[in-house]
Parts: sequence; C-alpha cells; structure tokens
Amino acid sequence: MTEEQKKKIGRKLSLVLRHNPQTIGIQLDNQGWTDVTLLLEKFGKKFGRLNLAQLQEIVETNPKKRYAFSEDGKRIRASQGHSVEVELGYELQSPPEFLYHGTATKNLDSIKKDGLQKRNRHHVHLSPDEETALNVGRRHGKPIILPIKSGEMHKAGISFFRSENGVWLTDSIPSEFIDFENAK
Ligand code: HQG
Repeated sequence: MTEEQKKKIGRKLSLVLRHNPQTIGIQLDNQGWTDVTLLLEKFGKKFGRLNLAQLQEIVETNPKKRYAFSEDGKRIRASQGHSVEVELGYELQSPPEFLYHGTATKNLDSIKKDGLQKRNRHHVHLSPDEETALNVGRRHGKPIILPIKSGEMHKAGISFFRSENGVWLTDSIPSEFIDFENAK
C-alpha cells in the first residue's frame, strides 16, 4: 500500500472506531473493541476490500499508533480520541510537571474564560512534547501551544490518564492551570 492509501483507510478506520461504527453496521463493546473479522467484512462492503495483512500493516505503521489489536489479535480498537461512549480502562498516572495543548489562536479568549473543555471527545488531549502539540493545533487554524501545569493539577487532586499511544487525557483544565504567559 502507498502512504496515501494507508492514510485514506486510516481516516475511515478512525471514523468507524472512534465516532460512527454504525456507518458500516458494527458495534463497539464498552471498551471500544470490535471483532476484526467482522470489521474487515463490513468495512470492505462500505469502503472497498481490506484484508487482514493490510489492516495489520496500517496498525503497525500508523505514525501515532492510533489503533491497537487485543492480545489474541481477534479484536481491534482506537487507543484514544473517541466521541462514542467507551471506557478505555487506562490506569491513573502521574503526569510530568508540564504537558502541552495545541490549539488555534482564535480559541484563546474563550479558553482564558472557560479553561479547556473536552468538547465532542471524552477528554481534553495533551501532548508530552511541544512539537506534537503544534501539529494538533495546526489542524484548527493558526497554532498556539499552551503549556499546562499538569504537575500542579495532579497535586490538586485532578486525575490524569495516559493512552496506549502516549496521549495524556484529563477531564477539563481550569484556566488557572494554563501557563498563558509562556504560550507560543
Ligand atoms: C478547543 C488528534 C475554545 C481545543 C490530536 C481544540 C489529539 C476550546 C478544540 C486529539 C475550549 C477541540 C484531540 C474553550 C477546548 N474555548 N476552544 N473553552 N476548550 N477548545 O479535535 O485536542 O490525530 O476535539 O483547544 O492529535 O485538537 O485524531 O481536540 O482546539 O490527540 O489521532 O476545542 O485528536 O488525534 O478539538 O485533538 P478536538 P484536539 P488524532
């Protein structure tokens, strides 16, 4: 498969595994898993043939490791980013002192007022490094990186999770924990 083909199929997989499994007529269980054989069959009917080897290649080479197989390889799920109700079962973790959130400058006033909210997703998503945050922000407009005082938040009793692919997740970020002065 070419990079372009993998990207295209990846986008459809994200749609199905995070947001809209009904579009191909499958269901996710409450941890977000779905049966691989069924997925391949239904995905193929809607979007064109996809075989197991191709799916494995997409899962293994995905730059953000967005999808994961179960240990026995029979099921697959997205590692984060869902809008449908799922309980991913990640364990609570202590975050580093700072994490980063990439957003667009047009959102700044509203973020200063209300803090960061999860919007359509399950959590607010944070990156361990500025470069990743910059790429996330770019998707929304002129990007800006907000340093998040995650260490302080954690000390204040706010829970953090880390997804299998290294994205940090929390419920919301009150604006007092956002270091606007060092935004860039
Ligand atoms: C913004 C991608 C105004 C927030 C990425 C963001 C990530 C506010 C947008 C993952 C706000 C939501 C998630 C407020 C939040 N006022 N704007 N009070 N609170 N926002 O797409 O973090 O590539 O739901 O700043 O890598 O951009 O898909 O979240 O701009 O990990 O695997 O509301 O998605 O992963 O946008 O991205 P999103 P996100 P994938």
